[in-house]
Amino acid sequence: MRIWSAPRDATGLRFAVVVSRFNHLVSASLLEGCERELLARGAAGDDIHVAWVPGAFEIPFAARTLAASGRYDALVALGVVIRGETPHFDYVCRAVTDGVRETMRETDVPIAFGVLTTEDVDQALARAGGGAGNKGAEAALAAIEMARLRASLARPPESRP
Ligand code: INI
Repeated sequence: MRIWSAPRDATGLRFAVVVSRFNHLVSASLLEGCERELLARGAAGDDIHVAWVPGAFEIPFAARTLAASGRYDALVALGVVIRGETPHFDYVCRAVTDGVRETMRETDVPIAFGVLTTEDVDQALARAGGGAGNKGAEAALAAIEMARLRASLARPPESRP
């Protein structure tokens, strides 16, 4: 058996992060966790480009433009949708998840999904650096791994377990 390698090393990789401003306190914490993880794994600050958008609904549009530019090894989508604050929670969640998935399919650029969908603001804060970790940092790790895997899948696997 051979396994494609996908080390969690961000050295030399270029990332675009699309982050929504709605529930800004939470999304800023997600962005902080994401940036910290990318830098800790070796990414250069100049290779992390951030696009703010008004809400999660707008994430797929910006992600599509950035992914299609060919400049990035991976993208990270960050945002917060809270059920308690909107009757159209399900529509916004569906739009952002479908849109990000479609963008990956159309562009072949991996996009890590760090958009929180929670019942209330406390659940969101817990997942943005509170008791339940930081989903921005987790998304950064997923982006690194998928960028490495994408490059590695171009050749037959080399490493053995
Ligand atoms: N956008 C979010 O990112 N999170 C939300 O919780 C939210 N709520 O509650 O409505 C939200 N709505 C805005 C939406 O994403 C668009 O920005 C808006 O409809 C303009 O297109």
